[in-house]
Order: sequence, then C-alpha cells, then structure tokens
Amino acid sequence: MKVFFTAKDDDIKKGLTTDIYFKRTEEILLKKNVSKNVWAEFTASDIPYEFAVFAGLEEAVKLLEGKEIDLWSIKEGTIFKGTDLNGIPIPVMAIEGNYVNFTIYETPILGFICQASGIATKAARLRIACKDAIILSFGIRRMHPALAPFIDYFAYMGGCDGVSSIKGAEIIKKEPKGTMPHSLIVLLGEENAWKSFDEIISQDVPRIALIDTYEDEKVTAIKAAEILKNLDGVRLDTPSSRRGNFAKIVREVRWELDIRGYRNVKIFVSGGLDEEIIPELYSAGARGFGVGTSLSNAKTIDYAMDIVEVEGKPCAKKGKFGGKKKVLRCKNCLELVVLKKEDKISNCPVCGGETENFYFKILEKGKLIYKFPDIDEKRKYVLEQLERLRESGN
Ligand code: PCP
Repeated sequence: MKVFFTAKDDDIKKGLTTDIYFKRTEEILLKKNVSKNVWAEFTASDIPYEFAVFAGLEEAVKLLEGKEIDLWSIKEGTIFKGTDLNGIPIPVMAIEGNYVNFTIYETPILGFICQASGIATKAARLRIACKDAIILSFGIRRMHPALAPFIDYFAYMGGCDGVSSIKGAEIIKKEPKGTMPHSLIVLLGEENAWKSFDEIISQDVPRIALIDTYEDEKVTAIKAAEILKNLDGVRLDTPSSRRGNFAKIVREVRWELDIRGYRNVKIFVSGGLDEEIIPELYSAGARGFGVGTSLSNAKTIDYAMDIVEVEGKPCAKKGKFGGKKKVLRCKNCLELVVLKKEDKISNCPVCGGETENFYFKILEKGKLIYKFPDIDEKRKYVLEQLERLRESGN
C-alpha cells in the first residue's frame, strides 16, 4: 500500500501524473481514428538568468523508451541562452511520431526537464560564485523526501562537489557529505559533541565542528581548534537574527584562527545562502558553502512542448516558430544555431568557425540508440562550459 502523497514510478509510466486534458485529447483522437505524424519541440520561453543548463533528458528518455516515437535532443548538460543569436528559441528536444503515442507524456516530460534544468542551472551559478571553494547541496530538507535523489543528482551535475542525502549520494555513486547538526551539540554540549564525533565517526569523514550554537563564533572556533588536533574545519550557520554582517564574522574568525597557527582549519558557512552573498563570504575567507533551499527550490526553466509540424507541414500556435528545425553548434565558440530544416549547414555566424550537427537521435521507434554519459562525465561537461564562460568573461 502506498503511504505518501507521491506517485510510484509505475503511475508516472502509465501517465497518471499528467493533466486530464491530455488524457481527454488522447481519448478523442483514438475514438476519431486520428493518426497524425507530428514534430513537437521543447523550447524555453523565458530563462530567468543569462544562461540555463539543459538537464533531465535521461529521466525523460526513461519515460518514453518503448513508445512508438523518435526523440532528438541536444546533449544533456549543455549551457544555452534560450534563443540563438537570431532570437530563435533553441529546441532542446524534439519528438517525432504519431501524436497519440505520446499525448499524455507532455506533462511528466516537462516536469523532469523543467525542474532538473532549474536545479542544475542554479548549481552552475553557485559554482561560479563559489570559485574554487567546496559547495555542498544541503537543500533536501525543504522538499518532498521522494525528490531527494532527483534534487541531489542535478545539484551535483550542475557543479556541486557533494550532496547531503544518503539516497542522492547513492545515485551519484559518492559518499554523502555533511558536518554535524545543532541537535548533536544541544544533546551533548559543544566539547563533548566534537570529541564524540571524532571518536565515533569514520576517519574518512572530515572533522568539521559546528561553532555557532551558543557562543561567539570567534571564541568557539578557537576552542574547537584547540580541542580537536585533527580539526579540518569549522562551520558557521549563524542565525540571521545574530548575523549582523556575516562576512565580517567570517573574516574575523579566519584572522583569529590564522594568528594561532590554524591556517589549515577551513571555514564552512551555511544557512540561507544564495549566489549574491557568496562572493563576499569567499573574500572573507569562507572555503566551504552548504547551500540549501536556494538550490533545491531553484526557479524552474519553463520549457513548453509545442507541435510545430503536422504530416510534414509547418503548423505552430502563435508565439511559436513552425516547422522542423536543425540545431548546430560551433566547434570553436560553442554557439548554438537554429536552422530551418531545408537550410544548408553553414559556418558559425558569430566566429566563422566550423559548425556541427548538435541534435542527437536518442530514441528510434522507442529504442534507445544513444549511450548516456555517467553523472561524472555530465558534470565535467557542465564545468568545462562554465570555464569557457569564465574565460570569455560572459
Ligand atoms: C541546515 C544545514 C544548513 C541549512 C540547513 C541549509 O541548517 O545545516 O545550514 O539550508 P538553507 O540554505 O535552506 O538555509 P541548520 O540550521 O544547521 O540545521 P540543524 O539545526 O539541523 O543543524
């Protein structure tokens, strides 16, 4: 018996998490024997930032595998700006087939890619803000627990160094990361909690003492460093009511640790962090960031699916660009270019570099014909593009 208000994998596969109007559309089309071949594209209307990371493809493909359709897509993890330089929306995915074969899946496909891309995009932005510091995904506690692995998978893919959920870490084949909660300090007292952590928890786990529970961060950071000889770091999760200027607190703690010879003790910060405050905390000396709700509750990327061709004829609702399209990418500057299907492949309009087809056929008549990279390769791909963005100053 199902306990929680969540759908089972099987419910999703059966289309039970779709909007009812798609089910009714399917019913009408079947009863009227409408069997029309369509080309349907997925484009984002309004990216909330300068770029987005396209993510969630593999989940969408798991849903569509076995259906009588073809699926085309750009590479998962691609950073794109929403439109090409001519303002044409970049179709990140396209489905070709009899519409009735995938009518009911529009909603769950969008759910996968909109939320996954939102989290991966936020993680990528946090990665830029955190520079070479460690970022950990700490946001699962404010989302439905069934989503913990999904959230952490895409947080890691977008650039986080680790994730706090046990199930999320299992999916990305890593050890879960974390420090110690306030409850441990409240139950044992600071000194006893730090020492007990050191005594009981595996030596592979970094010794990072939580130092904001009761007293001043500076005093407590020094105390922790004096008590635990193998201390790797201190975590400041100072409540907002006591923060004043968080960066100034971090700077002072860094200074006081340094002058006592504890230069190797890293400062981790957490609690209500988002990309805006991270640079000043980094400048103050923070080298580890536990980012929670701003990541798990990231704005979604608002892709929509639209039929743009029916039986080979352009056909799109207003506001959308009709007709099948090609997506090319410049080998040199990585700019994405959208072409009409009859257009000849040309050089990059930005740098003149050679372009290549960037639309990959993933499913053919429902059969998977594409090998997905593993999570570390996907993450590496995102990080390489971020590095290029950094170098180009974008
Ligand atoms: C939790 C964690 C981070 C918080 C969550 C990240 O808070 O340690 O600080 O979430 P946020 O970015 O949404 O604020 P704590 O206050 O440390 O929780 P606990 O009292 O359990 O240690």
